[in-house]
Amino acid sequence: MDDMSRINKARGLLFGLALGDCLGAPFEGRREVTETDIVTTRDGTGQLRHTDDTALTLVLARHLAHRVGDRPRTTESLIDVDVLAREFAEAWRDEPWRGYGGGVTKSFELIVSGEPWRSAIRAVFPEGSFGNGGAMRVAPVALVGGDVREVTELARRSTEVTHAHPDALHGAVCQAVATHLALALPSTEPARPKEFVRPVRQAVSSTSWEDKIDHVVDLAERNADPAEAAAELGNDVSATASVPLALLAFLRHSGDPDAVLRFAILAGGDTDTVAAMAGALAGAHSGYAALPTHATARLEAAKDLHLYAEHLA
Ligand code: F2R
Ligand code: MG
Ligand code: MG
Repeated sequence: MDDMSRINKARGLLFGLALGDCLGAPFEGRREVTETDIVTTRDGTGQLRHTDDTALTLVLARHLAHRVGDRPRTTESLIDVDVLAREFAEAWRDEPWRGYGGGVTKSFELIVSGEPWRSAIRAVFPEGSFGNGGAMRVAPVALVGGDVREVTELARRSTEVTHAHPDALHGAVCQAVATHLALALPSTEPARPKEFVRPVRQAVSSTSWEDKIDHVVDLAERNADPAEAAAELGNDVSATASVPLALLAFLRHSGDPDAVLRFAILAGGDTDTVAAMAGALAGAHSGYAALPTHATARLEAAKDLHLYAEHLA
């Protein structure tokens, strides 16, 4: 891949994620969303405000950007878990109104007050959170990891500082590896569902997640619509009921980021997060130039997104 395509794809990944978050945010928690709702938001004139999904993605992107040149290069040097836990918590402390989950809010409160993250993240849910908070912000690791093994390890390290439940970790691995594959797939080639998911299936190391991924392929091959997809895969804040839906949105419309985002939001439920994850996949595949420019120009975080995309590319 030449430098221009790499930068275009890196920008596509980060801008696609932020765009999905911003376009989905007004409808988060709604059972039904219409095409008109989405198009009105997309084609408006005001600034597009992001939520916790983009805020924490920017924190992870900055963390990686500061370490990516270090030698020797290891997953431990790329992600310093103690520092990253504090950086996430400080982002919440500075802007607690970005729409954070209840469990993670308590963890961040404790971390900011000095409690070690390993105990803080079990304060509300002793078994760990199974929310999609690790998966929603994981995409930047796909720009840095050299192969599926490294991307998997980075996904786990970036997630474990807030989410200890195995499903949250599997969800983050699924999203990160799929994003890595979308970056590698030429923008001129569509994603063929069965072939595309094969390395994702191997990376998740969980039979229930393998079954979920097979279900996604089945729905993609049946050309399922958003309502059918949400009914069969779920569309809530848990990793198991949101990461597969985002993957399906991408597989149904790869090559057309705007259609991917509309599918994700039309499915209702956790619309900002499903669209953020689907947007990262679509942008990583199709590139920044394929995103709706009238909307990307209005993103609140556009300056930082350009900065980190160039650095991480
Ligand atoms: N939190 C929201 N949206 C709701 C309110 C937003 C509203 N617009 C506002 O402005 O106030 N969205 C964001 O949260 C999701 C990511 O969540 P994350 O980071 O995983 O947080 P948390 O708290 O760990 O988990 C979320 C919820 O999942 C349930 N849950 C998780 N683990 C559980 C367990 N072990 N047992 C029982 N329940 C568990 C809880 O209800 C948690 O609160 C994204 O949608 C992001 O956009
Ligand atoms: Mg959010
Ligand atoms: Mg959400």
